[in-house]
Amino acid sequence: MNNKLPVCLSIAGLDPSGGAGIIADIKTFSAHRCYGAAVVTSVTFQNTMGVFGSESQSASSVVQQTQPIFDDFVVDAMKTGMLPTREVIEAVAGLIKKNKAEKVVVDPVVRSTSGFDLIDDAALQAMIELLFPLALLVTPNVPEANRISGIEIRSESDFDKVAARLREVGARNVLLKGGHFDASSKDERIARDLLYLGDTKLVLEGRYFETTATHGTGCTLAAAITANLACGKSLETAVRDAKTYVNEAIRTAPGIGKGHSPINQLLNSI
Ligand code: PXL
Repeated sequence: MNNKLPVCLSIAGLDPSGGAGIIADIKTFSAHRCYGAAVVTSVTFQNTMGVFGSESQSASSVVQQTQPIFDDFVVDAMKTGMLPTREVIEAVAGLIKKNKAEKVVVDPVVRSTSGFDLIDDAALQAMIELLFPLALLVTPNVPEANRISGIEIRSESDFDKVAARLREVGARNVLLKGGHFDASSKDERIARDLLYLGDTKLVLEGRYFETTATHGTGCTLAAAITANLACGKSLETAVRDAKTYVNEAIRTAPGIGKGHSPINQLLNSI
């Protein structure tokens, strides 16, 4: 009998309310029949109504949490989420190189839905310089892409400029998540994401949900892509299947909490 589960590692923040960060990632890995491991970079204080603060882990803590995992497991794919400081980002870049991790999804978490800045400017620069070149895929949403590229996205043609800029600074493949953007796609009830695989651009259309149940969608999408990669899917299939999964998780969101409800990572059918 082959009991082997693909192993996924998340290096990200802790949202104790369970909707985002490493708890969302672990639920997502589990729903994809992957074995999940997680390293905490920052403890945030939050619920579905907002983020009230956070305490970062030191770079040394992140290294001491992560290296034993690489020493023990074959990590099939990994993702990064909230990386609060330059020191933590340097440590994570060092760990990726030392352990020759290849299937690395970088979710460039910058700000919470409620407007709380999750990393500072020095950390953002370090993420671009040190982490983007090590990523198989970078997954910014529109506000993140604006802040990272310095280009304000006003029309869909700006997406190409942003992707070109991100590739100039070392990102090989970019998933630009259009969900935050654009009245026209809302009218059509379509959420359009653009996947740039090197020079090739793919337009991925999914259903747009007029809903406040969006807490943790970015983390969940990146985690689902990671799990799909760990299962051996191509990058394009990993992204397409992850989008379908997140759509279903939003559609069946449990409606928990007084603010932005978490989504249903476990799905009802799994
Ligand atoms: O969705 C961005 C995000 C990522 N990671 C953690 C968070 C948040 C948003 O609040 O708390 C830990």
